[in-house]
Amino acid sequence: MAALRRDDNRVIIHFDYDCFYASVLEAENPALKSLPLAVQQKQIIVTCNYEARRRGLRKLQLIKEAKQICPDVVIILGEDLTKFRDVSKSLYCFLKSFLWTQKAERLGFDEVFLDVTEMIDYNMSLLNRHDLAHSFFCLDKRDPAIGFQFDATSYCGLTYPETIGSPLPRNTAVDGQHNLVQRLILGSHLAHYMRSRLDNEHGYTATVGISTSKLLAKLVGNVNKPNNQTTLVPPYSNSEGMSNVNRFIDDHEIGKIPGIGFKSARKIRTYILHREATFEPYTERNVDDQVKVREVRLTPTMGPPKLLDILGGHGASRDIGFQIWNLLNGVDNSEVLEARIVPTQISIEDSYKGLEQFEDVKKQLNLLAASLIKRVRTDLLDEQDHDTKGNDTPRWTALPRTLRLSTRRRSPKNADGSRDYSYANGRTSRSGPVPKFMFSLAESAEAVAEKLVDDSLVSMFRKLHPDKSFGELSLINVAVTNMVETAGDDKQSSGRDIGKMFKQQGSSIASAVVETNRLDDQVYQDSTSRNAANVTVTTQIDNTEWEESDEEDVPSAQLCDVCGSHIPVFAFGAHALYHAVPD
Ligand code: TTP
Ligand code: MG
Repeated sequence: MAALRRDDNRVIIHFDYDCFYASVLEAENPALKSLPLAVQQKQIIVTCNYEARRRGLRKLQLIKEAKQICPDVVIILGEDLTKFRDVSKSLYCFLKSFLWTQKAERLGFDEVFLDVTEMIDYNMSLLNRHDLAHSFFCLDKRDPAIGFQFDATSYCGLTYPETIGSPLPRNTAVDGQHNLVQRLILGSHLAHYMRSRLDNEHGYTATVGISTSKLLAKLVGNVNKPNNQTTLVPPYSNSEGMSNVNRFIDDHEIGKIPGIGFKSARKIRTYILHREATFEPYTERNVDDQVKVREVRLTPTMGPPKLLDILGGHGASRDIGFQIWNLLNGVDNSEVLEARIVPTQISIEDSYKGLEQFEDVKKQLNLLAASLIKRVRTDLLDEQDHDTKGNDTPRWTALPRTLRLSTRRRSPKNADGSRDYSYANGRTSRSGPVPKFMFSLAESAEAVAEKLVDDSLVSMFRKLHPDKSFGELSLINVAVTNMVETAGDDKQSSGRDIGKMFKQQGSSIASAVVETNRLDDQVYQDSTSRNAANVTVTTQIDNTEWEESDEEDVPSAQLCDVCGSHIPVFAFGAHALYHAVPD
């Protein structure tokens, strides 16, 4: 069997903000904190605060059901994601500011992985082994006075499994396993310090995990929710009895392991149970079909080749057996990706029951273009530069070069009035250069949008749909892609010069291209629906992401069989309910 090698030299901290959307609303209106609060999208609660959870409410519950259980629940619409996105961005920048490297990776809106190895290494070298109880954690190498005091003999916060007393040996020899213990102790104090600052300075609490990989840090954080932290304590290897890593991972249902996609989990369950399994990890439906990691790991003959047999096939990576076997054994050597606040593309879309008139399409194009321009301004203008350096004009951190318009036609009605939904999956797109005026800050987003529609989007639409009667459109998506990051602080650099950038662009985008049946490969999307208008709004932003699923599944997103949209894995439950709920 292939050797499993875990890199335990890193210290990784995973942050997951508590009831994120609800916390954003509470920060806006603190009076909500003591009330049961639920955030609504369509007819579903996408999250609720912990007061509401104490009263029996839960994520992905139907509004109707929630009102029955807790009649005094305060329900707030959370369909406009702007404020959630903005808070997410500023909390991420705050957490990243502690780091000495750029290794801070955002997952969705409310999770962040931090690789703090370098800070831990440095502070390990500062420890006075004879007086660990009075240690000082240095947060800035250039200024030894910046930091905090801590007791390096014990973990801060909770641990898995529980530890009583100091986990360090009485003698001062700190090597091997004890070296790992000491490093994780330091990690736990750093995590606690960051959590306190996050709470005191921004008013947000988080659930935090500390370990040596993204997988273990994320999973162990979940052990104590909310507003808490958990460190996965050594032994991490089986040389000294059973490793806590195996003990910990073994107890998870396989669908709960990040990196094991929805489809892979289903295939493994079916293999283990010898029958079709229908367990749904998010809603915990059909619990009899649950399969724990232990069961899979200890199945005779189980290993990478067997997993390849079970999971391999069309579209699957040839490494899938190894990848999944590693995860089942708690091995994840994937790097925390370096901070990239600039998205690779920004796109805004709405879905419709059926747009048939050009005038209606134009109206929608104006709305979408205005949202897109606002989004582009929020995401790509460097506010910090603007605020702190007193510059007259904020700096563009990146400029998109390509504008893309995509539409999807609704399937025609069959004789019996039904529709063939598979028809609707194909999107048709047209791309062209982004006009320079899109970056003008002298006019309102709406005014720039109008120009964009008249100058570019209408002609792109006409080329996509040359016939006057274009059928019924079920979706329009407007996006900017092909992002070029502007150069750093050097004001003379060509990156700052929009004029120059556009000259360069001319040569690379010779003409517009038509793409048919192109499925967007966004890594992350947030999805919500506008109840009143019965219209689904999807905003898609690429960002630094840890893929939630294996190769064979769509990374982080799943294709909805009913409407053909890509839905992020975490939102799939809500999306399925969206179709289930009558309008
Ligand atoms: P979660 O991390 O699942 O939940 P949470 O942060 O609200 O609660 P917890 O304390 O358990 O971590 O999701 C993050 C946010 O994403 C959540 O606040 C609302 C949003 N969301 C959706 O938009 N759709 C969904 O289906 C789910 C589950 C969440
Ligand atoms: Mg959360």
